[in-house]
Amino acid sequence: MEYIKYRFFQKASKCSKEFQRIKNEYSDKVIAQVTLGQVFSGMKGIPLLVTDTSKLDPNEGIRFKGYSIPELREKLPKISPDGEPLPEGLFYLMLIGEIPTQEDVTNLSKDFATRAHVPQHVFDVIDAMPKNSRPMTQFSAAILSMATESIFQKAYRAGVNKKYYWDSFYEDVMNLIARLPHLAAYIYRRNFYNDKHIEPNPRLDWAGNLAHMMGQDSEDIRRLFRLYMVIHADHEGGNVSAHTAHLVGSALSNPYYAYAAAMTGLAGPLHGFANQDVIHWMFQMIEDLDTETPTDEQVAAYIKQTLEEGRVIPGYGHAVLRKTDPRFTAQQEFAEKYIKDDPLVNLVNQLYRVVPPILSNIGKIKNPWPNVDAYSGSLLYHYGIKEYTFYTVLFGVSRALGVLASLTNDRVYGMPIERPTSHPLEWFRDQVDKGENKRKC
Ligand code: CMX
Repeated sequence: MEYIKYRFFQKASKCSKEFQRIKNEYSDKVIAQVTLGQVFSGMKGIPLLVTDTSKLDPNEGIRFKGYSIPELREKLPKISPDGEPLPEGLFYLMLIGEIPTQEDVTNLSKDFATRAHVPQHVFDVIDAMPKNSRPMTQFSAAILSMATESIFQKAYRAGVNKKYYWDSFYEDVMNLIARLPHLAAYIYRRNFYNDKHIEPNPRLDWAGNLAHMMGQDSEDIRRLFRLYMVIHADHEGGNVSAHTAHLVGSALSNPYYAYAAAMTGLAGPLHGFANQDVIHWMFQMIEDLDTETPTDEQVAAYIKQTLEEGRVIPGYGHAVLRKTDPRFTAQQEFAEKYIKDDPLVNLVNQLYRVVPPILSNIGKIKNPWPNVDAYSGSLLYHYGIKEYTFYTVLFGVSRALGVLASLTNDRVYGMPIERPTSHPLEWFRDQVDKGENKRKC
């Protein structure tokens, strides 16, 4: 067994024993109460999922295996000392639970490179779709069509013992992560560069190779891509994409099925699609106000108009966070260091000043602060990746690192099929209102 897989299994099987012990000894223990408000508000705050890769604190933001984003930017291995960490290092941390050495990360980059071959029929599936199908539609379909390669599916059909499910899941997960950059770049070049495709360079790191295949070979863009892939990699288990992969995987659907499903969730405007909505909305504002440099008063009036039209301000608010997202702050620091006087970046900073007080005044919005999507598009746009309908695909490549590490854990833990209980509305009404107020609907 190769050594990263061996180390993962060593660590994960200890946790698996702990999972089984807690389950066996304390199954009847009450750990939380559920209010009707939680059920009717998207199940927020109910501790229902076991996810080891990262934990989200409402005020502090995300920590990956205990490390904050600033700590990761300092501690994870980099190619050059003043650069950004390699996403391979974060994947190693989430999988094995330790900060990797430079050598671990180099080995992982090489491992991904050897697994990166995408079968031709997957490109044929993409090519069969109309060019006006959204990049996320093409991306999800391409991942699904790659299930022909599932090692787990073959092992299951051959009757593998359930205690070895994790092994073929791990192989599928590693192959899938390795191939995502090529899929993403293929869709990008197909849609926006007239099908002029660029072959992968196996000597490059995972994120650097993605930039290369998209046609971007500058060190600036590689640096941005490494940051981008690290900060989008995971956001604990309850977000729509992570939760979807976990749920679909619980039926023992293979990792290609599970991740394709996750990507159709990421494609929603309240989740990852917000990263393109932000740019779309800002351009609409520039066009409607007929200026690239609106005053704060003009911006405030535009925000109020958007809200009056019953629309959300994209890039603001969060289901868990209650402060500025540290992923926003990391990108802001990056922009301060490397980008001077870019109109779109300036507008993002202006919105950070103007939006929160307006959202706060409405009262009902629990978090008036920006999330990761408020910044990411302006950085990509600055470096020449202007095709913003593609931005959610980049989010999708990155999110695989955390979601698929968790999915592999699920199989080591032997997690069962997920099956919560549902009731008709009447049942909930009967729990709270048995009297005269009761109305038929
Ligand atoms: N603009 C306008 N209204 C907003 C808002 C925003 N940015 N954020 C929340 N609200 C509204 C909600 O729509 C809801 O309104 P109703 O009561 O009329 O339904 C109310 O405020 C309360 O919502 P909440 O509890 O504060 O937030 P939720 O947990 O329901 O939703 C989120 C969270 C992210 C979907 C929401 O803040 C939103 O729609 N933001 C804009 C889209 C966005 O940026 N999504 C990306 C999130 C990060 C990611 O996954 O990538």
